[in-house]
Amino acid sequence: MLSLTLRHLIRPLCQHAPRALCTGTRGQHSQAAVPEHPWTGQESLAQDDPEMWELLRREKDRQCRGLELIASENFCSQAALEALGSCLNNKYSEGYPGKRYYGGAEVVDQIELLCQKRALEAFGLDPALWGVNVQPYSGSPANFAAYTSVLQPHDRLMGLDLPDGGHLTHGYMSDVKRISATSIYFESMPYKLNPKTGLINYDQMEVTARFFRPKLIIAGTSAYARLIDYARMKKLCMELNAYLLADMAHISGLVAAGAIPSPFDHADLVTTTTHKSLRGARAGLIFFRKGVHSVDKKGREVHYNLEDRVNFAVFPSLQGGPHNHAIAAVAIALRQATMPMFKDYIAQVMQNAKVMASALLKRGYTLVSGGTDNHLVLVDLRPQGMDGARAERVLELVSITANKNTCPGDKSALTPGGLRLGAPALTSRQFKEADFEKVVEFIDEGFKIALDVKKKTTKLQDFKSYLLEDPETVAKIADLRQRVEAFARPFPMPGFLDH
Ligand code: DSN
Repeated sequence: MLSLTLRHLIRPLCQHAPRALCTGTRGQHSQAAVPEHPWTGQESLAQDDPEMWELLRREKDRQCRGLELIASENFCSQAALEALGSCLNNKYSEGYPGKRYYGGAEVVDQIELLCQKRALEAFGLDPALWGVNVQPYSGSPANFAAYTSVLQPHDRLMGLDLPDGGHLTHGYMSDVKRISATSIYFESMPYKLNPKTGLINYDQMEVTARFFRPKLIIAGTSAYARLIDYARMKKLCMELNAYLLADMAHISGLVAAGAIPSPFDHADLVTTTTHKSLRGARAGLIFFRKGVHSVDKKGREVHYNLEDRVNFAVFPSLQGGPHNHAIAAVAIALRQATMPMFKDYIAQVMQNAKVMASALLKRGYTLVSGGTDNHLVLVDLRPQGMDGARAERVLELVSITANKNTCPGDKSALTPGGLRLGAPALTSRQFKEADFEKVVEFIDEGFKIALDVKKKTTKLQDFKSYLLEDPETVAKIADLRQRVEAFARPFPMPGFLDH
């Protein structure tokens, strides 16, 4: 009772507003406000940290008023975000269900087992033939753990080269330096696209693999608009006695919906992130085969031995405590991915990507591989005399978010020739075909501004300054941004109750 002061009495009035509003400290972000009441940890973000609250408010606004076309991004559900921001954040549980190094794990054990069950269900997998580790923090740790499970240091692997649409973790090294830890700890050799077709050059892959003799080949992409021939890659792996690892991070939503061929038909190991086309929280998964691998010369069954190796690679080799809040949020998304509405969502994603591709082609743009069979398109701006860096910057200024990307033959990752555009995020906001036609109209206007300014400038830095300083260009950008935002804002936004 003695501590019941005037401050306690007035606190309820303040609890729905940023503390800065109650104390008049708004704008003085560099200094923590002096608490007006004993801190309990039950203060809202707005009360506890107005500076961070304001940054989150701004980011939320940016997401709502813009057109999100980054192919690897999506909008996660309110339900999954609730789990992410829950008490599960507090719990340590190194180990696996039933075998933990900490007490009090009875609930998180159930959560992890439920997530494993749902992961297998989401991809239609028989638990006798496949298992899954749901602890990887994200895609890169999942890949490194999967490699560590079957390779010794300096063993060889092959993956699609980063400039050709692969991922850093697939073994990227430049001409002068080993960049990815995959190339530092293992010996990596890339396979490439055929620069004429923009398709994976399987013939060349086979020639290189027969010389290099990798112990693991990765079938996976980050910026590739076509399907992967897993059967052909598996045949090569069997010839070389190598593992086939499919990194389906970009396309896992399409696989779960049964909309494209499944890597599970051929791969020994499958990794994925959970927040791209799968539309979940940020994390990673590693699936591993179980059961019979082959029959030896004496007719005896040889079984896969990946389960213990994958689990050991994740913990204790590479990670500590699992992120139980993320595991729960992933489980929520995996359940959503088994519902009929998810199949409809993915069908719409792929339809929207096709509309985006044909609308760009109609306007005279070039696409790497000429089109799309999945959720993204890769525009090659080099025929326009343009590059992805300049296009990305103009689009960013008009509230369209995309990312510059290398096209086959590109030398610079800073000013590559391409721009990658994906449909998953805007489709989560209920964009349909006609909306994507409109999106391409806006993109085309942005590209034209970029081309115009490129002609008047030389270096990338001059280009960027001109965009902000030339009055006519500033006005054109402001006009386009206003129209983009007026178009984008009314669309619903998953995860934001108060949008
Ligand atoms: N960074 C992701 C992407 O944009 O493709 C892959 O991890």
